[in-house]
Amino acid sequence: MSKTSLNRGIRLSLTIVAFCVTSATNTITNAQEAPIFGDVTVNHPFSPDPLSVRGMSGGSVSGSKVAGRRETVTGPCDGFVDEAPDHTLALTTKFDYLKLQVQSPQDVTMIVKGPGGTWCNDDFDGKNPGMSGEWLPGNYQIWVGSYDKGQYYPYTLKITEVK
Ligand SMILES: [Ca+2]
Repeated sequence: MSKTSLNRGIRLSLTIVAFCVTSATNTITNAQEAPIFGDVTVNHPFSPDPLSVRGMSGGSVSGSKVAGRRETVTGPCDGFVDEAPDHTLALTTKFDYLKLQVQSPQDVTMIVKGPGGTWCNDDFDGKNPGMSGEWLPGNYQIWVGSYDKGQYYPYTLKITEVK
């Protein structure tokens, strides 16, 4: 490849990256308008996708205490949460792929308890926690924590089947 066409290729890539960042910003703006729901029931397929719910992270209990462990296959049980879960998620069917992702302006964490186990995460995408994969049907409890004690941050939890 000549140097000129290589440069053109790089410039095209940069344009695509800029476009993606713009899209992500729009998504966050829309997500902040999502209603506050504690509990969500999800069928397959569901609409709208992503499903967005809001909340406030943080609490006085350590994440490792609520999770009953310090580490899981999906990440460390860091941060501080309330004793009670922030959300419950009822899956009416098995999902071959489902992604839960939290978006917050600050460093937050996440714990999910449900059929087959407990999963924790801290920094899935930047400082935002999330987890994805196969999910069994049933009821899940979701905690969103603040990494630092005594801090409370607004967040949006997004649930999507889109990879
Ligand atoms: Ca984090």
